[in-house]
Amino acid sequence: MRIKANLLLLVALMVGTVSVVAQKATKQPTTQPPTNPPTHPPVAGNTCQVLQGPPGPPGICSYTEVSLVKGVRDISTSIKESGRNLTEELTESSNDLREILQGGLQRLNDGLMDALGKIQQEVAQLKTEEPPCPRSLGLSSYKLAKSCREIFRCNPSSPSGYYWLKSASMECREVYCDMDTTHCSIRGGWMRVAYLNMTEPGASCPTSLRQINTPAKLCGRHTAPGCSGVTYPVDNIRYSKVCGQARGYQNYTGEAFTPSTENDINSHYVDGVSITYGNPRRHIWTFAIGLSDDHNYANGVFNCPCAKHPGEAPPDFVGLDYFCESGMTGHYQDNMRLALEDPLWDGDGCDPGNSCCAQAGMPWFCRTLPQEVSEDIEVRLCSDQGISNEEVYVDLLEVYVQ
Ligand SMILES: [Ca+2]
Ligand SMILES: [Ca+2]
Ligand SMILES: [Ca+2]
Repeated sequence: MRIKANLLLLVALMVGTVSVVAQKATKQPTTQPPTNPPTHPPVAGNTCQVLQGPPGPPGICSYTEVSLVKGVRDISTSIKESGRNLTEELTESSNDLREILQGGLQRLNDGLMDALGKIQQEVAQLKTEEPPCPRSLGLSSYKLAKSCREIFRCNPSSPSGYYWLKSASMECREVYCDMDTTHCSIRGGWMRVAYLNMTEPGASCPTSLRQINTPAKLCGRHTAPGCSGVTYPVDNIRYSKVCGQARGYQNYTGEAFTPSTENDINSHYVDGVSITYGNPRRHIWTFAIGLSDDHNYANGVFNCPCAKHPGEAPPDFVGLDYFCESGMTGHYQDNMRLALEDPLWDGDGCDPGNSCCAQAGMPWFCRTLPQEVSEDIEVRLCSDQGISNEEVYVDLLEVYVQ
């Protein structure tokens, strides 16, 4: 208020100055009577007279001029004083003003940040909110779901079984959803992509694999050396997690990742099972068959990397995403047979001197892919030698995605 008062004073002084200057600039000598402005417009034909004052002595300022200079000086001094006072008061007030300003800005900033946080929360909530889902979702081809996961999210009490999904191609597809078991620490919502269990009555191998019925019903390769496999359609249903298991049997001399002259995912880089997705193939999981649990033939180079005498490491594209086990102990020459007594990759039956049965999650593997995909999954049985030397047999295979 003091500042405003001073500003008003300053403005008043300035106005006063102009007024005084104007008055003094036109002020007539005191000897002249005051001249009032005409109150009526001049009558036509008349002219207004301009009254002249008497001239002062030559070389001397007239009284009017001295007064004007003094007045201007006085006004100037007043302005300076008022300005100085105002400046002082502004300076005195500047701290208060700064505090008020800073406080206001801080409150404004706090308010903005608060509003921004609420907006972010609402956006995040909108992102996580799923569309409403009917109880009948996935139960018929008229109520197609996007995934087993969506059905489970909508109706967590849904039992495992067959449900209808909508594929990206807009065609409906009936799939098996695993709803009441936990894989990879995630319960329910798993879509079964591959399933083979040769111990079930009537089960048979896919035609792209070779089936034997004695001494057990098992699936092996048609192509040897090399790979025989099955492509399991996903039909463009999106997934980012893959889990599953395989149960294999060693026949004669599997050599895990050695000799891995074929560090090529498209070739027989392993004596075992390769699970990939997409075209070109990308790796999901590998199951390898080592030569022996405990023997150090050729310094163990043909054994699993996890064996007592470790064998060659897997190719880089496999990384740590593999299980490896041997169904044999001792020298390979004493094991020219099919080892049904020790199923592979089940987390059981390994020699105490190795860690091949101690891999996390066994017999289930879990993968989280680098990104969500919708490509088909391929399971191949591979080895680099003929069936008379080695074979990869399986009787159980399961792959799930979500
Ligand atoms: Ca071999
Ligand atoms: Ca081999
Ligand atoms: Ca085993």
